[in-house]
Amino acid sequence: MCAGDINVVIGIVSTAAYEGNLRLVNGSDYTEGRLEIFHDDQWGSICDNTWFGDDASVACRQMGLGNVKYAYQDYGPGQGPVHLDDVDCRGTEMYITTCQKGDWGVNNCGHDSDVGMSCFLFEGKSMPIGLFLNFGWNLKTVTFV
Ligand SMILES: [Ca+2]
Ligand SMILES: [Ca+2]
Repeated sequence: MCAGDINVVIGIVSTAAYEGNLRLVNGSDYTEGRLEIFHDDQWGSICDNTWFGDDASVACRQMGLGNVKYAYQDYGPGQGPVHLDDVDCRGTEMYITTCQKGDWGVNNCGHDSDVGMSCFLFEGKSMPIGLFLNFGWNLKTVTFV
């Protein structure tokens, strides 16, 4: 690398299948869609009972995205299990699974109540930006507005 080169490292949105991970499906890209969570080796949906902006903001944060764009949108019914219901986040949690919620699989919902939502890609997002300058990596956390 030549002196003066600048590399910017940005976050990566992962939709990999591991316990508790989230993804948005059936939208035009990964910032919008029906919200699904991976649990017990399968993707499932989340019921929209008590689903409000605070809950959606935790979902956006966990997925590495920016602020909530719309907490309620319809991206069609899921087909797997309804994994969660009655999610109640304070809004500061890093993961949906640390919010108050019903037990896994316990719900009184059909797939017509599946959560659909969207997040901004960068607005409100905080993340480390690495600048490789002459003397090595210099990490700063920046927040997009
Ligand atoms: Ca809630
Ligand atoms: Ca319910």
